[in-house]
Amino acid sequence: MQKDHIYAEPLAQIQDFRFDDQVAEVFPDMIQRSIPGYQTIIQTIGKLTARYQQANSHYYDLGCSLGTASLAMRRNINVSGARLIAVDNSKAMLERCERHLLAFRSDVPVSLELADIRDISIENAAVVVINFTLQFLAPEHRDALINKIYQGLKPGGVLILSEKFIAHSDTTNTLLVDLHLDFKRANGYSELEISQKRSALENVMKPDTLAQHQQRLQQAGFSEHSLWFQCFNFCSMVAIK
Ligand code: GEK
Repeated sequence: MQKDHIYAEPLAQIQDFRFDDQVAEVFPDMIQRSIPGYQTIIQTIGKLTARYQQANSHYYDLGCSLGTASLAMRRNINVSGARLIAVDNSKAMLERCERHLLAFRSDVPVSLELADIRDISIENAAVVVINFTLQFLAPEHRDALINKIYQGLKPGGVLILSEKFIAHSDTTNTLLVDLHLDFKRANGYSELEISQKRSALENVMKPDTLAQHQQRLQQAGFSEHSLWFQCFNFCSMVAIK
């Protein structure tokens, strides 16, 4: 696994963060060291897929990056007529995702789509995963995506939505942000790396509050939804149609 040193040296100008070749190359290291509980979330995506699988259905991984969640989903599908659809709008990510998926044998066919998740159609879905990707969509496009997912799920289907979030009060938010910064320091990121990465993400990643997520799920039609994971200001939710 290549180590992430992207922000290790002082940069004269910090560009907006992009999922390009440089990022894709170090992504497994970057995500492990940046997202608390990432491995637990991936394993649970597998468990939830096993539990909510339905025959003759689609399984979506929206913003699949290198396909870690796709692999966890695919390993846990054992019904007939399943198709996994992994979508990302970064060519650098999707090319590597294809290689990762091809490295393991499976009877579940996979479609890889180089596309914006706002533009794809979602239909006949048993499980939809959007693992740390909604936060990269402009806020005004988020309701439409969650509505589209709800419409595309079969009855009894599930959405697994993981996000970084903003806490309800400034005091709590400061506490959770500080705990996350300590987690990054403990994983070897320097103050310079942390601050340059924060600047790079400022314009491209705008987290919602938990209340905004819950309201959006409710408005889309999900009457059953729950937070199932939280560590600091990172969470994962499950919503059942
Ligand atoms: C994992 N889910 O390892 N359309 C398609 N893809 C997009 C869009 C969009 N509009 N916006 C961003 N992406 C993965 C991790 S990373 C999260 C997801 C992170 C893609 C982007 O190219 C990137 O690959 C992914 O969403 C977000 O479980 O880096 O914090």
